[in-house]
Formats: sequence, structure tokens, C-alpha cells
Amino acid sequence: MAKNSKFFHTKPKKERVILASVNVSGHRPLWSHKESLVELGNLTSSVGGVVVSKISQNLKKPNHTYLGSGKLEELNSFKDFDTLICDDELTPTQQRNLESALNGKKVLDRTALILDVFANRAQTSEGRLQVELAQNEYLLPRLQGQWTHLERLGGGIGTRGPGETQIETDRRLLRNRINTIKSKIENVKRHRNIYQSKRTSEGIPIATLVGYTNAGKSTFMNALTNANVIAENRPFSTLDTVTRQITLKSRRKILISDTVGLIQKLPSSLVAAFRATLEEINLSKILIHVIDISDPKASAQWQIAQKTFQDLGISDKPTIVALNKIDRFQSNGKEIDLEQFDNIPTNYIYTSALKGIGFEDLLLKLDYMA
Ligand SMILES: Nc1nc2c(ncn2[C@@H]2O[C@H](COP(=O)(O)OP(=O)(O)OP(=O)(O)O)[C@@H](O)[C@H]2O)c(=O)[nH]1
Ligand SMILES: [Mg+2]
Repeated sequence: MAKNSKFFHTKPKKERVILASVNVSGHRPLWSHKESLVELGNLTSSVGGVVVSKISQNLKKPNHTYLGSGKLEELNSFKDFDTLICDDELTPTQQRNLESALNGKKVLDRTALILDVFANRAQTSEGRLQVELAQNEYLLPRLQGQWTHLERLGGGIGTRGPGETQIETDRRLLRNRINTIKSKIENVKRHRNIYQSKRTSEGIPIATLVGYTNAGKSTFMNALTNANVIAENRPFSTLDTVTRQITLKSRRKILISDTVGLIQKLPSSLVAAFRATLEEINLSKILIHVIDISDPKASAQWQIAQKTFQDLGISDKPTIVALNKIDRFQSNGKEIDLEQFDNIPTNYIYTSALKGIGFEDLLLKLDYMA
């Protein structure tokens, strides 16, 4: 509509975003819809969006416009925003319907947002290939109606990647591209496997840092190995696996690997694209499962991680649980409730990757298990 297109021309530099979620009645998720919107907000601001409002609605299930008509009216009366981000993966139809119900405003879902975060963070050529693969697979069923919308908007959240460059691309070309990326990833993987199997054949065991995003894996990596990887207070700082060698007290060598973090509702297309990376955890002898025990959602994050490890077939690996960010408890005097972690192994330690607490214990355990 003319009114809206005028609005797009005068939009401020930072994208103004409204977050929306549907609270499905009778369903008790690990994250309440409000908590999940907080996480969605962190993801949004980590790629430069400004959250101007959060809305949620109780429904039996999301309908053909995701939200009900009342909420849509409310949104249409609230003009001062650029983008609506929904906290679930929308079907292509839901997305189209929602866009037209909102008179052409940009509509994204959790998956598109996470893809954007990943596109922002990918550093290595393999990481970029995996993100591109996931973006293309996400776009494939959404081709219709997507291109004009991307063309009009130019840059911003959710528009990076293949959108701008392949406006004219039809499904067949997109499929070809997907196949090309897949074989490129295979190639990179084969090279890395040769490199890795050389190291494993030299008898050097691998210990892999795993866990929910922002738990402190990379801070550990840097402290243990001087790897100098990015560790920041934002979701998905790490995308690419980094491996470094250290020497233990017994003078034996061990490889420490830092991996991509986990998140609830991780889009299936991303799980598939990153499967190769995550499956490499299979090569490791030991897992160091890092948990941010200062996070109010620590126990839900623990459950999501456990579930993901089961799916990847790595839940039986010898594991050291690092209950991290213990320094935050020492300063606020609060008690730690271990009961919240179902089936936590006895092999846990309290750590602060930031303040260097628990390292000696961790290294001793690694030496014993390696
Ligand atoms: N207070 C405190 N903060 C910590 C500790 N460990 C990590 N942090 C902070 O937590 C934030 C996230 O740390 P990262 O090491 O990037 O976390 P990560 O698990 O690698 O996160 P992703 O790569 O995003 O999956 C950073 O701001 C760290 O400084 C800790 O023991 N105590
Ligand atoms: Mg990291």
C-alpha cells in the first residue's frame, strides 16, 4: 500500500521489530512463551534489530495467519515498526497470509532470524557454505512471493544471503545450487577428515566443548588453549569448529574442540546443514558439557542439550559437566539447586571459565579420562 511504501522509504537505520508468539493451549513447553520471546529478542538485537514490542496470544494452535484477527488489527494500528518476527517456524502459506494481512510489512520467523544470525557469524568457507545451504533449503518452498519482497526491502534482518542475488532464480536452479553446495561441503569435510584422522591415528584424543549457546564454551577454549576465538555475550558467537592441542600434566597431548552452540527450536534445516559438523563430535573421546548455571533457564537448556546429544547418538560418550559461571553465585550468595538437572552425571565440576575457577579439576579429569 502507498502509505506503507512511504514508510519504508523513511525508515530509521535500525530495523524496528515486533516479536510475536502463540501460546498453544494445553501445551507446556520447556520455555514459556514469554521466556522464549526474551530469547528471540536477544537473537534480534544481536543482528542489530530494535525490539519495540512483544505480543503473544493464546490459541488452540497457530492459524493460517499464525495470529488471530484481533491481534492482526492491533498490529495494523501500531504503524511504527518495520518487521514482525514470529517465534515459530511459519509455513510458507502462513508467512504470505501474514504479510498480506499486515499490508506488506516484512514478516520473518524464528528460523529466518537464526539463519540471519548464522550468516552474520560464519567465518570460514565451510561455515559460509553450511549457512548458504540452510538458507537455500529454507527458501526453496518459499520462492513464490519472496523475491519481490526482498527486492523492495534491500538490506536488513533476514535479507542477507541468496535473496538479493538470486531474485530471478527458479526452483530448478536453486536445487542445482543446493547440490553444488552439498558437494563442496563434502569436499571440505573429506579434507578435514584426512587431517583429523592423521591426528587421531597419532593417538591424540579429542575433548569437545558442547552445550547451549552463550554457556561459556569459547571462554573455556581460550583459557585452556590460548586459541583466541571470539567469546561474547550474545547468541551464536561460535559457528565454526576450532581445535587446538594442549599438553596435560602427565605430558600426554589432548585436542580441545570448540563447537557451535545449541538452542531450543533449532530449525530443522539448520540441524541438517550443521549435522556434518555436529557429527564430528562422534570422533571425540570426551565431551565437556558446559552449562551456564546462572541462567534462569539452565535446567531447560540442560534438557535441550541432552535431547540433542541423544539425536546425534553421542549421549553415551564419557562426559564432564562443567557447571559454569559459578563466580556469579559467589558474588550474590544464592544457593545452587542441582536437583533441577535431571540425571546429571556424578562427573560434574563447578567452574568459572572467566575467572579460572575449577580448571585444575577439569584438567585432572581430562588427564584421567583421555
Ligand atoms: N560471569 C561469567 N561469565 C562468563 C563465564 N564464562 C563465560 N562467560 C561470559 O559468557 C558470555 C558467553 O561466553 P562464550 O564463551 O562466548 O559462550 P559460548 O558457549 O562459546 O557461546 P556460543 O559460541 O554463542 O555458543 C561471554 O560474555 C563470556 O565472557 C563465567 O565463568 N563467568
Ligand atoms: Mg562460542
